[in-house]
Amino acid sequence: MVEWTDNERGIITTLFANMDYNDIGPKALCRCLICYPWTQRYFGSFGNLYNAEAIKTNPNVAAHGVRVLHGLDRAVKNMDDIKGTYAELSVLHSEKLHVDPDNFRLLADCLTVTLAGKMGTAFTPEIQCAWQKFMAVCVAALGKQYH
Ligand code: ZNH
Repeated sequence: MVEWTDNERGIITTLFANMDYNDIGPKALCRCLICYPWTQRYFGSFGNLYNAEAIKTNPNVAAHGVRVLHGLDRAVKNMDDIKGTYAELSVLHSEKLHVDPDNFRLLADCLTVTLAGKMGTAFTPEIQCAWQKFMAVCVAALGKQYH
């Protein structure tokens, strides 16, 4: 089981409480689709992803970026059982969506860059540590049901 210090719990809760989902979510998913274009293949039903501009203005991409953050939100509320919290979502990504689990880390990295860009110097090394630990646990949990 993953252990969290009170300090880490506080950092993660505060980060999410102050996060603008409608800004961070879409920007992070856009970055992922632009920087790692092979991730576009899972979003065939989202319409035009023809170039960076199309990706940035695609309303389905924006909505899905927000949905991913709401997904992470569930892990924040269940920090002591992220694995259990994501069991079903992991099965969905594996068996139904067939998303290569390597992509979870790529999206997590894009979230880190987006958040750091927005927070600037407020994204201290201490905050980055807690954030990256949290994302690593979420990424591992999402990949848990892959066989
Ligand atoms: Zn995912 C879906 C989350 C990553 C792809 N997702 C989804 C959902 C959620 C999520 C919550 C919804 C579900 C239901 O409906 O039930 N994701 C998530 C998270 C993450 C992710 C949290 C991390 C962090 N995904 C991802 C990636 C990819 C994906 C990386 C690729 C690349 N997803 C996806 C898809 C879908 C989803 C495709 C479906 C969509 C639609 O159809 O709408």
